Amino acid sequence: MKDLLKQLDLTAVNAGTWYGSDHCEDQSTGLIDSINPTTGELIASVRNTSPAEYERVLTMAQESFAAWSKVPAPVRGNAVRLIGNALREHRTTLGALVTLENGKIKSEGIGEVQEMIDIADFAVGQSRMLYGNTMHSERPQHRMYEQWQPLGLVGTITAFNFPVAVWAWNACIAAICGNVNIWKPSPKTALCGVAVQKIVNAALADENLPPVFFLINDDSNELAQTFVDDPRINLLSFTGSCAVGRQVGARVAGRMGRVLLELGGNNAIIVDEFANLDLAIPAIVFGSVGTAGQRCTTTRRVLIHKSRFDEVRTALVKAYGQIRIGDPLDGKTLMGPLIDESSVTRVEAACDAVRAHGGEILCGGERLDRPGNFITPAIAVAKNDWNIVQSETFGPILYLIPCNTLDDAIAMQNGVVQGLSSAIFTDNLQNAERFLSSGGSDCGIANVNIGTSGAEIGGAFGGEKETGGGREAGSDAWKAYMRRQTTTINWGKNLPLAQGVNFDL
Ligand code: UN1
Repeated sequence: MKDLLKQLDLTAVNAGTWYGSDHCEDQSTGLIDSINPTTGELIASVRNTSPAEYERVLTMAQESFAAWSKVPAPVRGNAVRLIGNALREHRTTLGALVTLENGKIKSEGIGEVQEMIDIADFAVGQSRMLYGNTMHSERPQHRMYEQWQPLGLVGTITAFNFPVAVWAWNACIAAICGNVNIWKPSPKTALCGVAVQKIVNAALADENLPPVFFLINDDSNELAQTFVDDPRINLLSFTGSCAVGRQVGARVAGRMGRVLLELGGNNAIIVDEFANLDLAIPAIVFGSVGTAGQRCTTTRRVLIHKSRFDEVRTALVKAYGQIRIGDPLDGKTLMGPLIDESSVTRVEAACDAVRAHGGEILCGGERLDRPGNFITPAIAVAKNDWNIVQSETFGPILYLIPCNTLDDAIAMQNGVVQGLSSAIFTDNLQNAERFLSSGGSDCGIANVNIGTSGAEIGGAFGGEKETGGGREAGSDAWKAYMRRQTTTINWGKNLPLAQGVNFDL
């Protein structure tokens, strides 16, 4: 562990406030302890940001924006290219830190860094493609077009479950758009935040650029509230629960700021009578057990045609019996610990709620007799309208729900307040297209013969309803990080008015 920290330039106590490559020396604020969820041991600590330092961050970020927004977009893209290259060099070390601090397995830790590299590459290309439309003016000798301008300061609040990739989705795109980024990572994964900041700083050290990437840390929630309410933050991008996101959305809207919300999911996979179970079963298992059920895209419900129910249930229980749970740094492990003790308690409480409804726990929901936050992944037979099924338990509990028809399954799939990800497994073209048609899935992501999680960065990522409506990462999600300006230029000698209005003096 010491070697890993050294390779990432981390020490026992790390500065938590960064103004680009400068950091705050103030040692009077409290420490956030980074705890290894596999062992319960202290990895290292990160210092909280004081209110005075926060002010300094905001002032410097505003000054920096004035300079950075004038750098040509492809040159901004080159800075992100250097970050992508540095991340390639740190793929395994940063991936290992993600595993150490978050508990996701080695391959998923490295995969998360790969997701950062992918979005960096995407952003480099996008930096030459910040396209606006041109329109034909109704007036002679007039030219009309739109251009995209940088927004200003982008505040990014990320969750523990993707401690580095979600920063990269926001920061790489925001940066090529000419914005300055201020990141507040989850206090549960603060060390990952410092590691990323240091990699970025080293990558940009010789570039003579104004500071573009800032970092603040806080484990009390007070600074987060100041941040959300701060009118100097032009776009606040928040990833977290629906309950907190609802407050964030209302507060930012109250100050007429822009908000990008990436909130909870209650994602379902439909297994119809034509499904190929050789695809469906592994996809369901990865979707429900991957990252120990702590992705916003985790598969939480399986809506199974009644003719396939017993078959699917038997296959899933068998597959769950083969999940190797343990140290996530061991390459053979498939499921590591949950992030903390309260997450384990919530999965136990969900199992109790299923029993209280008269439902059956087919397997799992048992703590492991070892240190760390380990619990076996659970499968329950349930009904879609139970409260516990309607809400997102952020852990490995999967609900199997029988359905009579495809319409029935689609209605249940949509019959929750969240709208992030969805999937159908079928070899029937009509059923697949029905699921994808306008009366089909109401989610931001709708897949056929692919599970609900593990989206590529090239598409826009996000969801509807209480998932918050935001879109991050690929496609035209960059537009959320810029302001659109419509411009009309009169190159003639007359001043005709639109709509043929006469206003002769
Ligand atoms: C999240 O859980 O907040 O699609 C993000 C996925 C990942 C991202 C998940 N690419 O599962």
